[in-house]
Amino acid sequence: MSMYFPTIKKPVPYEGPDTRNPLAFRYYDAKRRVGGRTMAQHLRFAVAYWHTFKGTGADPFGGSVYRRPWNEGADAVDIAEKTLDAAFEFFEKLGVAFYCFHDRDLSPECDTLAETHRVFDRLVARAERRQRETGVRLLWGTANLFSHPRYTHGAATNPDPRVFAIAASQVRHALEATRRLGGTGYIFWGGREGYSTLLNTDLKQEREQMARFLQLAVDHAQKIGFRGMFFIEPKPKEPSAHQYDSDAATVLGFLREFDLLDAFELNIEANHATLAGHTFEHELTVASAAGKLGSMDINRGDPTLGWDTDQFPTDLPSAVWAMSIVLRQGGLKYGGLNFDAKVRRGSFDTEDLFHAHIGAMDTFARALLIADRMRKDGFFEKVLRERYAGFHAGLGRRILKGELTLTDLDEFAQKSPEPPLISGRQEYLENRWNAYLASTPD
Ligand code: XLS
Ligand code: CA
Ligand code: CA
Repeated sequence: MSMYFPTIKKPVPYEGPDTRNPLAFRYYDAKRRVGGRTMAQHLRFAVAYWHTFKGTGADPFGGSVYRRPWNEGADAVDIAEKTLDAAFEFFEKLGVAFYCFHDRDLSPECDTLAETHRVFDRLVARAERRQRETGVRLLWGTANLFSHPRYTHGAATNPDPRVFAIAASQVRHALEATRRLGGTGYIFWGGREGYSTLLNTDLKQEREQMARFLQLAVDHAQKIGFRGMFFIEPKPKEPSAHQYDSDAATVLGFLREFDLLDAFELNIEANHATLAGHTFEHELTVASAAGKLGSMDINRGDPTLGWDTDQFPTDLPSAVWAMSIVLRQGGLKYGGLNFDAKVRRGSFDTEDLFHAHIGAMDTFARALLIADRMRKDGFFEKVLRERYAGFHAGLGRRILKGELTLTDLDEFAQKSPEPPLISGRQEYLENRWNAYLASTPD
């Protein structure tokens, strides 16, 4: 088999925090045990097929700049096969256990829908063989319901039911492929499921269409015995002016409204959180508090730009937040940490792909160690326990159990002295948090 990454040793080694080798891990040591599980089991890293292998460096001001050896071939199918081989070489050399794809990342759009599905099936069969050879697995699959011109006005929310039907056809095949490749998740990201102007949009109608579309997928999953989890990935806008799945709280409300909550968890992306005017930790906390944090797309935006830049995650504090929230809820059962991130337009060497992933993996491995230490110390857990202690016994517990009426509380309040004011000690807590961040993990 041809080698697409000949300069990289197999696999990238762990050499510890003091190494000077830029192609080695400083913190990510796959087999190292942290709180009863290996780092690999905690982190479940997945490479995003679309950015890493299909990315071209194009932006709104200029076309492709990357020259990838797997992107040259006799025709689209030949290129798709080469890309798949390059992908598995990359996964093995990087030492990740998972990848994620859209159907159209793996195989091209052909002249007819039937032909498109046939070619997709062939590529899925090839992926299945590579998975067997390497032990690398699919984390989640999805359908690209936003690139083709037919989806200009949305897929499930398109005003034309014939477009809805084509999108349904794609989801059927992508879901069946996900099952075949052992994927434990299937993603819906809203893409163009939103609007550009309310002048031509019946929002109530479109939300109903979207709910029906999701229900069809849930029904089909049952029919084919897909035992994974469905995820919705919130994003507020881009490419639409408003996306119906705008943030975690909105998605939870939507799922509840249409009775879909049992079949779905959330996939939270860092860059989408900031686009929504939230922090990554806010979105993760909202999802986790509802028992619905299923997976994460780990990347970051650029606060000076304000669009979905999908940069590799190198921000340690944000990663520590993420891993603390994941540890607190006991891990991610069906999901993992998908690098929905792309190297910059100027980083066009294939080796840059390794630097990017290695840095991101080290950031999250280091974050895991810090979050684990915080958790073992129990300092922040104690802060929360003590702060809400009043609601865990006596008056507070009776309020929450519904044992007291407004009149009871009125009587209690009138005969009680004014409660003391207690400081939230935010700066003190921030200093403690910073001390953990500055500590060197053992
Ligand atoms: C785009 C999304 C997309 C989803 C998968 O902004 O992040 O890549 O993760 O469709
Ligand atoms: Ca994104
Ligand atoms: Ca994403």
